[in-house]
Amino acid sequence: MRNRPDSFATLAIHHGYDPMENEGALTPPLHLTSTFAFETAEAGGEMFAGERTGHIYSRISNPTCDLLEKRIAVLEGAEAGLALASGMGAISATMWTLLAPGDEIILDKTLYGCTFSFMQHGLAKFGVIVTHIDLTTPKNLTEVISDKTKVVYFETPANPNMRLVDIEAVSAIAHANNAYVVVDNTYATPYLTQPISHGADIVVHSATKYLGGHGDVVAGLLVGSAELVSEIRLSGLKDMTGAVMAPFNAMLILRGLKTLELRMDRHCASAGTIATLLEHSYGVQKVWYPGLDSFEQRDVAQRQMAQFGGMIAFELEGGIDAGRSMMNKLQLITRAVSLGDAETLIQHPASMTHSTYSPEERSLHGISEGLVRLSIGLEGIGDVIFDLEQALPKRPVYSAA
Ligand code: 4LM
Repeated sequence: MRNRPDSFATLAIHHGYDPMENEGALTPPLHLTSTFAFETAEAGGEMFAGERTGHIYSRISNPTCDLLEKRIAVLEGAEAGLALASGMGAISATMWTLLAPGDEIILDKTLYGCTFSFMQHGLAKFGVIVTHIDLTTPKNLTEVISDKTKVVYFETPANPNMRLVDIEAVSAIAHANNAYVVVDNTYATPYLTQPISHGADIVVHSATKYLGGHGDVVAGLLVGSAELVSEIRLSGLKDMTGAVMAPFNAMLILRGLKTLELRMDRHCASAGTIATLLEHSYGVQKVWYPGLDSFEQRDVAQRQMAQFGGMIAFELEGGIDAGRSMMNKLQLITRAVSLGDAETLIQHPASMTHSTYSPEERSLHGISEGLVRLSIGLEGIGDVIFDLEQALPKRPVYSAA
């Protein structure tokens, strides 16, 4: 027991684990087991009835996942956490738990492509009313919210165009109408933004990204009140999706979390420098990065982000043809989807992560066809800049003759 509150990095490394309870092992044990022995028949029955604590079966809980759940909860400032197979598993398990046919979900206009598809086609197929609005202006919510609205859902920053949503303002309106606020915090991570402290009810993550941080695991996490998390565990996860995180993957995310603060500091510093450089580069039409003075929602960024993240969106003059040509010249930066890895990654949302939207939907939802997305990695920044500069359009050289 320490007698001062632990900092973010210390919690990310130590919270919930005591080596002395595990034969001195510095690293938490990996519990590779599907099922758990009951001391007696009665004890097993009591666990199923919820009258006795303990692990029953790894689709419900597992000690390695349990430690990760405790750690993400403390980092997000929430009562409880839940580990799931993927970000999509976390999102779908939450929605299958909170929504019923006839309920409405109000979504921000811009969402990751598969989240959009799940909501627009998946939930709608089962009778949920799916409404998209521009939540960057919170008062838009006041105009459409009704007693049918059960959930308000958004990403901030949004994938891929970096739009921010004011969590506090939106939560106040949603709560006045008894709706839950669910925030996808994948881009910011709890190191930069803790949505619960701004009023959100549930925070979901693609842990595949910064939380894992090494591009070697697909995983999801969510946090919220103990009551909501328990409902999602026993309904959306156990019975409806079965989207369980493997204990081995929990171990990889626990390892990733130990360096989250260090990695995010580096991602943010490098992305800030590169965003400024891009803004001043020939042939670059527009750069979206919350740390830039030119960023339209600078006030929201300063209010709810400790730093401005590792993701940059930009568009070249000449649109996607110019973007593809630049992407194909890169020698170090990797053409790949996903984000938050040690490697700098680049992709074209309209033809890749957001190809689940039709071209008309992309236009309606503010996802430009020419936008290119960069996930700034942890390499030497000089090497990333060198690669970008050799691939970007060159200023024409005019001869006087
Ligand atoms: C990508 N993203 O953008 P799983 N929420 C957000 C995301 O960016 C993602 C998910 C949820 C990308 C994947 C290819 C904001 C995913 C879904 O992939 O199911 O862990 O997370 O490149």
